[in-house]
Amino acid sequence: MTEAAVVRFDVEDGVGVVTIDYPPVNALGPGVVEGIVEAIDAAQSNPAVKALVLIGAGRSFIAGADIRRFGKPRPPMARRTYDALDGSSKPIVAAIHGFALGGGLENAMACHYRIAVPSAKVGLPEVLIGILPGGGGTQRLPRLIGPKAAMEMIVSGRHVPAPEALKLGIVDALVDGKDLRKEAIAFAKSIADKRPLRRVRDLTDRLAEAKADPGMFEAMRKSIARKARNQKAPFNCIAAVEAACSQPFDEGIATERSLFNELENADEAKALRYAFFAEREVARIPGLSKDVTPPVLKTAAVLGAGTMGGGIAMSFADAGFPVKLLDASAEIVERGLARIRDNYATSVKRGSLAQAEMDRRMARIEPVATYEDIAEVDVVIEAVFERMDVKKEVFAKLDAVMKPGALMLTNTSALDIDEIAAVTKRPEAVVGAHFFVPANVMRLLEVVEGAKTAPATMAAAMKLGRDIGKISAWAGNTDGFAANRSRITFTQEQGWMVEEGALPEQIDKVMVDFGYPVGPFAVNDMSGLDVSYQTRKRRAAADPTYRGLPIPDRLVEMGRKGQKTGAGWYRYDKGDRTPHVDPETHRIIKEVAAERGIQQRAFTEQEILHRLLFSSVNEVCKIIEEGKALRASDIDTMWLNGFGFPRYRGGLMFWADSIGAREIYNQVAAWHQRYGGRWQPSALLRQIAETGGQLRDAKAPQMG
Ligand code: T1G
Repeated sequence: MTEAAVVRFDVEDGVGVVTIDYPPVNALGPGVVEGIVEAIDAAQSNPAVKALVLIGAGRSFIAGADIRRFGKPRPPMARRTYDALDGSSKPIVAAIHGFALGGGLENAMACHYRIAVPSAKVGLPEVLIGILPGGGGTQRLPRLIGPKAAMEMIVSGRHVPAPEALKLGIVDALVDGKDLRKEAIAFAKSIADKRPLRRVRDLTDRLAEAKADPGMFEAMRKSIARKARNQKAPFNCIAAVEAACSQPFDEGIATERSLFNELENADEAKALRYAFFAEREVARIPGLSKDVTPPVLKTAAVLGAGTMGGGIAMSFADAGFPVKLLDASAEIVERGLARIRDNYATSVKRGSLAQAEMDRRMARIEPVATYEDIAEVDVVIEAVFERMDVKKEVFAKLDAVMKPGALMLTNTSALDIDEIAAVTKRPEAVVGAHFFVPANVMRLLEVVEGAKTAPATMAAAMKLGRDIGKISAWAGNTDGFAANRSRITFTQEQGWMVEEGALPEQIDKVMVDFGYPVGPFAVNDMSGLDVSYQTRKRRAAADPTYRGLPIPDRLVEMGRKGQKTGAGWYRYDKGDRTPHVDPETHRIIKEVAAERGIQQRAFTEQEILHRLLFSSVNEVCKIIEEGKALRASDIDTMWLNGFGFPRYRGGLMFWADSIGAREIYNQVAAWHQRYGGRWQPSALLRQIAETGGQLRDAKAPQMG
């Protein structure tokens, strides 16, 4: 596209209108910056122009700098748009619809006024990709809304709805947006003669807040210390806002620039940029070409009002979709509704959800009593008990009542999709839709393709996930699909290392220091040790060679099921969820190890970390070479959005590249010698090690 195509300039009624037209989101890509500067500069000497409007074509204002260009050599910018806008001798109005994010909002703040349609969102989300607002945002936002509110916005990276932006002082007026261009021109005319020009850089009143509360910066640093540990960007954001309150504008801009430069090429920013694009790449499925038009899904039902079904129903309600909720009896549905109501009430109590919004969401969940009540919906998600006989019975009933063309999704976490589909007359309409606990919080939705699942069904299920705010990721129909299968080896090594002498609290500390919010044993105590106990018993009954995990088995058999029984791996004081190291657990570990004749030994932190993560890296390579996941970056997306893997490390395979495939392969091969079969190195891992490739780039055979 030529510069003229990405930025247009025309004059209407004495107002110069600068329109950015760079689909899909008007990022500040090649030619956009130059086009804006050229238009603003030309308008200065154009007598027909009394005022200016900056507006976006298409779906949005400006979504920010072009993230694809970060970390790559960029030609030095002759003149920045922020300087051209701020230096204009004629007033400029930013007219915002869709998103004004990052450099988009920074351009708007370099204008003299900002108007927005109520549905617009503004924000400075740079911290989410490991950098900071580098276009004056850390200097102008505090001048508009005060340093405390500015820090909260910049350090959280959150999108602020236009009505809140109005209240804060970011935008000056909301307009109804039927004809935003027209309204912007009218607004521009109304302020065309106002002098002196209202430059944001000159607004210093709000900065005085920092004098009244000089401790705000340290307090902010303390408040993010745990969540932002091992990261730099959030702290640089605070330092930049602090500079806005202590330095003249131009010096503050220089400080912002140097703090930005520390971040752009740091590992944290590279990892977060990778995660950003991996989460978009995951939506692309080979063979699902653009011409596969998925059926439009307007109405939905969830079958099963338990923890999973309730969480799934909340996901629909949260995304604004009505959803019917069915279970075996009205009492069970009512219990499910009560649990949902309690969940929302907790959020209302915490202040993260308005009561009115809770009421709106509850109203979207309609309890129903019979299969006939859901027969006419476009899609039903089954979330009943995780037993094949129960699933088959349910799908046979669904097949008998659902209208032609309805899609039937199963939330099974590991059962064979084909076996479930086979009880219906329409296996092409059946697909796996594996949500992660808690379903209304975890963003990952694993969409599992059955042998007979139709492409249109796949496309519809992937889109449905995105529509309800999830990240849909394709998986092949294999035991544990892709996400859980890649994680099972981690869980096994975690259990076996304890037999060999590593302590639960030692392993938890290693993983929390690595960046997980909570250690795996503490998580196990939360979810309950009895959950996996049943699975292990079933597997042992089916396979006499199954190795099992005798220590957690012993804990469960002693009634130590985790938090819910006051003790599991850790001990819990009554009514308190804080895990306490328990010498009784150490005794049990030693007892079981002695019974199995296992000589216990000390473990280094590195061995613990590598035993857990390398086992999964090896398994991911096996999953990919079997074609049961499409890309390593898809599995990275799963680990980030399903297992709490620290986002600033990019994902399991992205992190593994920081160690290198060769070192990982050598270690896996050595553990294969020591521990046998389970450490059998993947052929793909070996191939990547030998060719010096990147693990994050691994792709399934069907990807060509
Ligand atoms: N740069 C490049 N491509 C982008 C982009 C961006 N900023 N934003 C989106 N895309 C692509 C995206 O990869 C996808 O591509 C398509 O647009 C649709 O995106 C100087 C330094 C705007 C809320 O962090 O949050 O400004 O997959 O699927 O769900 O201080 O995109 O179609 O090929 O996400 O409707 C700051 C990031 C940059 C905003 C729209 N800005 N983007 O969500 O669509 S740094 C951001 C988003 C900066 C300055 C600093 C979202 C969205 P493809 P999508 P969506």
